[in-house]
Amino acid sequence: MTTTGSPDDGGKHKEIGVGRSGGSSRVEEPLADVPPAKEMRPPRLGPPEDVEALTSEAAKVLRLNDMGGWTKAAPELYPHQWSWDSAFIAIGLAHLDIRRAARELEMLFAHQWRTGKVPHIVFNQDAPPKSYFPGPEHWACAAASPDAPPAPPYTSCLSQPPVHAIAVLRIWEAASSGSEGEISFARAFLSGIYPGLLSWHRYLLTYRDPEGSGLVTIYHPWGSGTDNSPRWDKPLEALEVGDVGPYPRYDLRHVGSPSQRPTNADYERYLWLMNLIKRAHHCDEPNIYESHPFLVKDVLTSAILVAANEALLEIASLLEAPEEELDLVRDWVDRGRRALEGCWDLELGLSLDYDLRADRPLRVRTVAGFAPLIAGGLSKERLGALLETLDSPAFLGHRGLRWPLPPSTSTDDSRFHPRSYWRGPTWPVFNWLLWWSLVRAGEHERAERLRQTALDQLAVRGFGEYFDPFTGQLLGSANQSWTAAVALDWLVHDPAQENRMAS
Ligand code: 9WN
Repeated sequence: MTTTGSPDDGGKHKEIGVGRSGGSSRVEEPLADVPPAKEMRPPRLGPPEDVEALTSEAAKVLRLNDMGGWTKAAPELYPHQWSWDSAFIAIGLAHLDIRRAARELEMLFAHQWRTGKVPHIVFNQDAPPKSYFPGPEHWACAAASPDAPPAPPYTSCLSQPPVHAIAVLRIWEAASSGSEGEISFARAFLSGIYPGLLSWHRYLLTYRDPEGSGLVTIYHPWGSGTDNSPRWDKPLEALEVGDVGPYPRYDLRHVGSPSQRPTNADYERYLWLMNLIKRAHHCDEPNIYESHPFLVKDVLTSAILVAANEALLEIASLLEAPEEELDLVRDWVDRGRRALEGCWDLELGLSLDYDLRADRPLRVRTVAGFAPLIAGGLSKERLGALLETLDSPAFLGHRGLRWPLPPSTSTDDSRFHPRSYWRGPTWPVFNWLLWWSLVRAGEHERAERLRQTALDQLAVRGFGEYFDPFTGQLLGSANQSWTAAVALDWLVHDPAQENRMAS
């Protein structure tokens, strides 16, 4: 049985969906017609009182989800610690409490695997029963692999994009304008976490890139952080999925409509792959590489790794790490950028993932295609081409957008859906990555427009997980931690305020 409410019923679902093999099709609800173009409203955030109010609302969300040292990704939908969520959360916390921000990452890295992998979820042992599926009892990776850390708490055996070094550097930057005590605390934090960061990146560039290509391989859509993105449709469709039996869809209790979450057909594939990784490959990386049916070079994860390696390089320099380590990390940066260049699709003006099993690129227009912008170090020509794609009607130039913020999947793609998770909604956390990358590329005006617009959306609609790009409706979870965290970072990085402070 699956829930059947209307998309806008404000989360009033009563029944818990139960998925079954041979379940529903990929798109459960017909697409609404694209609404007519909207007048662009000027940003609402202006007076300092607005900024203060939004800052205090964002801080309240992080307090609400604070579990004492780590933060739930969302109040009910996600009651555990997620890897890349924690990195973004630490970026926000750095503006409230340096020590607490550092703790967030230390708690996550305490569960690093022997291989260097940072697990995608560290499970909360005190989460209410039947709150998240698949939970610790389903993953139970410590029992499946000798490389897993001691349990409990259990972890998953996947990973997520490596934003962590970027967060660590952000903590350092926030501390360096603080008291002497904060600076020496931050320095100690940096040297404590540096070996873990180095082995995490080394893991991604060895176990997850045995070819030495500079691109990270994922073996499960959950490992990309953009779970039901149409980027994964082709490799998922190619799977021969066996019976995964009945399974609960607790997630559907916490969203306004099933159309906002992956379908049962998606879940069957997710669970099938998870079973293979655990039971057939025993979470062993070489085994997975050898025979797992889903193996994709992920450009977004690879680009984030390049940016994170640049951050790691700064951290290593601050700590006066050995020259060989600095050279190694520099080489990782160059290798990653070169590899991304090879993923460029001239016609789409975007980078494409590569399906290793089918031996072909995955031609889909999504925000992940802006990967080279995130990796940085672009030629003028490549930057120009990416900005042209960003401004085109396929993304920001679409006249029906409620706010000019990029839909996660281009409105031009036949698989676009305005409310289905990573298939169209706009995600504040991705908008932060884009903004941060534009700043690094020296595109200050554009970055500032994006920052203002993104904050405007959050001021009007709240700290949602994602938003319908046409109506601006909040989708997924409300009070999502990483959304509040990126808002805090945006609020601090107000150029007008920075100029005032500088003069
Ligand atoms: C599976 C927590 C996580 C994010 C992911 C997002 C979603 C989980 C889910 O929520 O994934 O890992 O159950 O849907 O896709 O990016 O880290 O916020």
